[in-house]
Amino acid sequence: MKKEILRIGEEALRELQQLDKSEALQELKVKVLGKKGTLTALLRQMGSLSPEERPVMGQVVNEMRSRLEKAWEERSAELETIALEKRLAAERIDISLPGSRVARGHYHPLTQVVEEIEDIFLGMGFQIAEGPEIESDYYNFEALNLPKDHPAREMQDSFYITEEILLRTQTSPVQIRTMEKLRPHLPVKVIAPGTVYRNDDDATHSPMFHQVEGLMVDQGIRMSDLKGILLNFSRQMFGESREIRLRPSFFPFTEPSAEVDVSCMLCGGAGCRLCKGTGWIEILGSGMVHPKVLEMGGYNPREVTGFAFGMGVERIAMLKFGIEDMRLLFDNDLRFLQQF
Ligand code: 2NL
Repeated sequence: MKKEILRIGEEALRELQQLDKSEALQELKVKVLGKKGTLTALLRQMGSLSPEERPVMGQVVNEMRSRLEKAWEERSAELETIALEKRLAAERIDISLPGSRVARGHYHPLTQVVEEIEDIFLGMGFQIAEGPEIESDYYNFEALNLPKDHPAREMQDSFYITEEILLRTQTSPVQIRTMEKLRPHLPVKVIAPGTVYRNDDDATHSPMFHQVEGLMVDQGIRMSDLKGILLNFSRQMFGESREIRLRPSFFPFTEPSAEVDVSCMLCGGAGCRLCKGTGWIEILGSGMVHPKVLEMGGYNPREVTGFAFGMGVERIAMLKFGIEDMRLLFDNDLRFLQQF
């Protein structure tokens, strides 16, 4: 009987080492130590042994039983560790792999240019003013000395909402509003960047475009102040070696008025395709604020003077980035936009 106990026990121990699943381990345990297990069956046969043999066999069975139980526990723990290691290996995230990059956008070239213009003028002590895109006839035209019969006031040139309300055609109304708000404070030194609307749509005109206008009002402001500010702006925007020139022009809200040219940023002034051989490129309109406009802004034209200017952001962006067709700026084609 002892032999039989040892045979069953040794076999179970051998089998145990070969099992690689904890369920199989449990099965084997039932098969040997369960109610109908092989070792249990032997234990039942103990009744037929002599009283002297019984305690000896009992001890053999119990020893085998605790050996098996210990082995089971050990093997079971081993299998658990193996299973855990397997799972950890399978679920491991390889942090040394580069992740898939999240596409990062950037500002539209027009926004970049507006911000650059803002930075340059902030650096010269200007403040940034904003105002509504839906304006009254008064702020958009009347206060800017545009006579009732001026062509810009025709229905077909502006987007009217009612007879008195329209989409602003320039950002000048912002500056009128700013003067009204600041008076009698001096100096007035603001730029007004923003979106403006005109009823034009062709290769060189978009019905929606962008402007930055500037206004400086104080005692003794002269045209040389205008020229100095604009020369500084031109050099920061287009390069340290740029020069500017002023040509006589006309605007209803300035007198005298001047177009401002910058020496060509492509050829440096020698003459090329971009400047059509002249060496100069027009970048903005400007002038000394008309006395009537100062008055409508709440300032006394006998006490103060001022200069003003206005530039088209699309034009500045095209010159700065070498863009040949303005419509590219509004197509929103990423193949184009991603270049900036
Ligand atoms: C252009 C010309 C200009 C102004 C805008 C202005 C504003 C006030 C008073 C006087 Cl409140 N003037 N603005 C002056 C001269 C020219 O714009 O060609 N812009 C694209």
